[in-house]
Amino acid sequence: MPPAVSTRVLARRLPMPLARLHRAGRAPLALLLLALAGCGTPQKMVTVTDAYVRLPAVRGNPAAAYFKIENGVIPDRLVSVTSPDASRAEIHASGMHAGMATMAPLPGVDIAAGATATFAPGANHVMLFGLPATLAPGKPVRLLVRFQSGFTVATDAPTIAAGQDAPYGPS
Ligand SMILES: [Cu+2]
Repeated sequence: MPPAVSTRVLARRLPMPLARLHRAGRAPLALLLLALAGCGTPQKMVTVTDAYVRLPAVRGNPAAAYFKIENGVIPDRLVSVTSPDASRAEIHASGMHAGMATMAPLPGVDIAAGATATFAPGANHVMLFGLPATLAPGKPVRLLVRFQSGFTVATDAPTIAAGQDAPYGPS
């Protein structure tokens, strides 16, 4: 029988890993939750659903990507969206200025635990620059949605023509 070890002794023996875990903040917690999720508890990680891309009416103009982010149990932040199919992608906010529709780049979007962030026409969206000119409606575009927690969610977004109805949510 090994001698009983009091919790105080344990705490003294493990000061470094605990201190490191504390200082590093969110990422280790995410990993811990990921590990727990693998042990039979329900998975509550961030998901990206209902993604689609509306192609521009004029060839060469940027396309717009829309999707829904449902966050898991950790407050997180969308930090970037990229696509191997596009030369560049930007997160944009839509607004109105003097009766004109405007848009401006967003550095990121905070998403509270359990919250849903909807990227839709007239609201936040992602602009895709430099998609191939030959890209026809119906062909998917891959989106890589990155979060501050370290997660990257890949999703294949179907494309629709400029005038086509949105497959999900508001047009
Ligand atoms: Cu835009």
